[in-house]
Amino acid sequence: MLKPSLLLSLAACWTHVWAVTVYGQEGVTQPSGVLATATATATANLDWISNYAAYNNKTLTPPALPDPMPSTAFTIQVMNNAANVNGLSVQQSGDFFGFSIEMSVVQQVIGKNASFIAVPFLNLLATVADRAGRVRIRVGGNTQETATLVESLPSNEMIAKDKENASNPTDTPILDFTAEMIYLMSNVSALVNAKWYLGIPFNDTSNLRLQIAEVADAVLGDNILAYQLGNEPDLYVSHGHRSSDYNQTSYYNEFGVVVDALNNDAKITKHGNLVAPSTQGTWTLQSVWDTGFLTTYQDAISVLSVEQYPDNNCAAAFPDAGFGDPVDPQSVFANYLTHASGQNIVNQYLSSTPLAAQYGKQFMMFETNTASCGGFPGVSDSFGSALWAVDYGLQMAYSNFTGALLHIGGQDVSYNPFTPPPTNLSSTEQWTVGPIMYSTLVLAEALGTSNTSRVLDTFANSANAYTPAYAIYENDVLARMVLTNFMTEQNGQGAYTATISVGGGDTGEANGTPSSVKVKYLLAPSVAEKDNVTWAGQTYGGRFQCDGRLSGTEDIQTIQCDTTANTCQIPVPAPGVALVFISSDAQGVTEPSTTQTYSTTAVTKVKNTVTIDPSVLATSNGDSAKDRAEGSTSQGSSSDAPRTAGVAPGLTLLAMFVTGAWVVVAAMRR
Ligand SMILES: *[C@@H]1O[C@H](CO)[C@@H](O)[C@H](O)[C@H]1NC(C)=O
Ligand SMILES: *[C@@H]1O[C@H](CO)[C@@H](O)[C@H](O)[C@H]1NC(C)=O
Ligand SMILES: *[C@@H]1O[C@H](CO)[C@@H](O)[C@H](O)[C@H]1NC(C)=O
Ligand SMILES: *[C@@H]1O[C@H](CO)[C@@H](O)[C@H](O)[C@H]1NC(C)=O
Ligand SMILES: *[C@@H]1O[C@H](CO)[C@@H](O)[C@H](O)[C@H]1NC(C)=O
Ligand SMILES: *[C@@H]1O[C@H](CO)[C@@H](O)[C@H](O)[C@H]1NC(C)=O
Ligand SMILES: *[C@@H]1O[C@H](CO)[C@@H](O)[C@H](O)[C@H]1NC(C)=O
Ligand SMILES: *[C@@H]1O[C@H](CO)[C@@H](O)[C@H](O)[C@H]1NC(C)=O
Ligand SMILES: *[C@@H]1O[C@H](CO)[C@@H](O)[C@H](O)[C@H]1NC(C)=O
Ligand SMILES: CC(=O)N[C@H]1CO[C@H](CO)[C@@H](O)[C@@H]1O
Repeated sequence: MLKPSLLLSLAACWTHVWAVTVYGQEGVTQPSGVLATATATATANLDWISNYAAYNNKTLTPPALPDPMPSTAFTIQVMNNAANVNGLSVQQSGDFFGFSIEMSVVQQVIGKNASFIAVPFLNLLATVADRAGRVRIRVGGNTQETATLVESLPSNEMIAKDKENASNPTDTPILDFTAEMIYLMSNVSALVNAKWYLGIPFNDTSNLRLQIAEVADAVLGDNILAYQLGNEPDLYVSHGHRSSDYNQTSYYNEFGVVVDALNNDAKITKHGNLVAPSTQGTWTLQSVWDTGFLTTYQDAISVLSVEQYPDNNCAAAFPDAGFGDPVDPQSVFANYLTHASGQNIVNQYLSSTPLAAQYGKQFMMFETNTASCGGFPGVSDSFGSALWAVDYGLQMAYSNFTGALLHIGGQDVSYNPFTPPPTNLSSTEQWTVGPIMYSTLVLAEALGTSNTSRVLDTFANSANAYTPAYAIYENDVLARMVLTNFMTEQNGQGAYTATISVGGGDTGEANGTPSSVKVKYLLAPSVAEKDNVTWAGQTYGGRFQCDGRLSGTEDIQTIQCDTTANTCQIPVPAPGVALVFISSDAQGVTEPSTTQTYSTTAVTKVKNTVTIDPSVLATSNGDSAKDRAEGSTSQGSSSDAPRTAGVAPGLTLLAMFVTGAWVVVAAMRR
């Protein structure tokens, strides 16, 4: 019989020693299949797998250092008191970055049904929610437009796809789904603080299908935040979904039809929570506002939305669709490694973000990522994409967007924050986390949980595009700074040192530089790196290595400041991001404890349920490799007889015996 302490070792070890895929849910967990032996063995012969964009093996060359080189030693003078600063953003929340999951991949990514949830997915969400307070997820995309909620499907399926009748250049399948999908979302929210956006189908406004909102209102309650109505309506004509005379006025009229129907639907209990217009740039927002959209529908809408990718890889994804010659990813890599990318995306919306504030609405980038039509292999899954997203996300926050959702497609795209293994390997391989996933952790910690963070682009280093720096004020005081270095060190060159000075001098403020600051780094050897990425020393692991949790010991640097000169010198490696905790509050509140992610409640009960003391579990995180290895010795020692041990309230660790080896379901915070 296994003792709880041994189970803990197992739980801590699996990231490195085991290849595990576990699906489970309250009360009804079932094993998904076979547990493999060591990952190394399982990954030995996987050449074919790089044919999937999500696991492509393309590694690019980091761009040359900029010419002229930016200064690598510069001062950033910042004020301590927000009242002395112009241009701060609206108040932001740590859940600024969320995820957008294409409806067609819900079963691969979230779970097969409400009883069978992917534990790595829960763990991944928990890493964000523990830092941000909560995590926002949209289920939708092109597929939402023609999706239909049906009573039931053959073989008790949750989602059925009709690929034969797929539409769009992006081959969007037509979906039927059952209420089980909404229960699945609800069950996820019962385990981790996830809030949802759904889409109401808009392909046919003379035969409305509002069931998704009727059911979601009833099942999800406060866990449903809003409903998107219309996805990229400015592409309807080019995608063949409307006749060629369809324009902003037509959209305005159709929108009104659905708003009326929603208001008259007694089963829909919440109103005023629509997301629109979700245009992607073919129509300007102004041209939509010009129809009177905002004034007419202001009571129906809670989120003004846009969708934008800075580039597309459609020519490679759909060679026969008339997109021209495929783009060489190497030729566009440098476009992402600059502060200008985020600025360019955001610029076109700067005249509309004030309208959101004026009407009391959120303004969200409802779907985004590095490049549409699947991303660029080697770019979208490189460390460069993480740097890009950190800077782009903070640029959106500074520009008064109030959130952005990173899109997740299937195995055919290279930009996913996370991807489950291909179905036929789901029993031997773990998940693949893309470097862009780390940007969600950085933003969550940079913005924190107070909902009072306001963001400033400091235009540091004479506004050099390779060395951007943001200051974040929380409760009206400078709390944190984010310093990015887009360069990759070459011949010993590229790293920089920023000298931060708070108040003092002739700023009109007293010296405000603390005696020391704490710093967390987002690091990888080069912008082209795909696997070896760390956030404050912790990593999700390389491809097929992630169970959704961070592993490794958290590393927070303390940098002593010069209180006479009123300066703190912060080194920023090339490439890298430094999150600097400046105020004593920021240093205290975000002083991360290793209990954050794993001090959790159980997922389920199956054959073997073992409960343990939460304090023991809490300290088990960050086990050394030596401790992890201990787990592997237990491989042959298990049996599938039920086991129980001392019960600690609120905490259960689950273990299952599956065909010869242990599977330990990650414990989750409720
Ligand atoms: C990348 O994958 C292809 C198959 O898709 C394979 O032929 C090639 O050897 C792989 N390259 C590397 C560097 O692994
Ligand atoms: C949920 O999905 C799993 C895995 O496909 C299956 O074994 C189980 O029967 C399903 N449960 C329900 C209630 O459909
Ligand atoms: C809208 O989608 C539904 C479900 O796929 C389909 O039955 C219907 O014919 C579509 N309507 C139009 C106008 O395309
Ligand atoms: C595609 O649409 C046609 C016409 O509605 C229908 O008969 C056929 O069954 C659909 N294909 C699939 C795979 O559902
Ligand atoms: C859309 O087309 C209709 C009919 O041609 C026209 O009356 C209307 O002004 C157009 N709206 C816009 C915004 O161009
Ligand atoms: C964001 O909103 C604040 C508060 O209204 C405003 O002062 C600031 O100029 C806005 N920023 C941008 C980039 O529009
Ligand atoms: C999994 O499926 C892929 C693609 O169909 C195939 O090439 C590969 O051989 C399969 N691998 C296994 C282990 O079944
Ligand atoms: C921040 O906002 C979220 C969402 O509205 C809310 O749930 C949370 O309680 C707020 N946190 C604080 C500290 O006010
Ligand atoms: C991973 O990257 C770090 C720098 O970020 C480097 O120090 C370390 O040696 C790398 N590890 C491997 C296995 O490449
Ligand atoms: C909390 C919650 O929503 N639980 C649901 C999980 O899913 C099942 C359906 O499989 C529902 O019955 C539960 O209500």
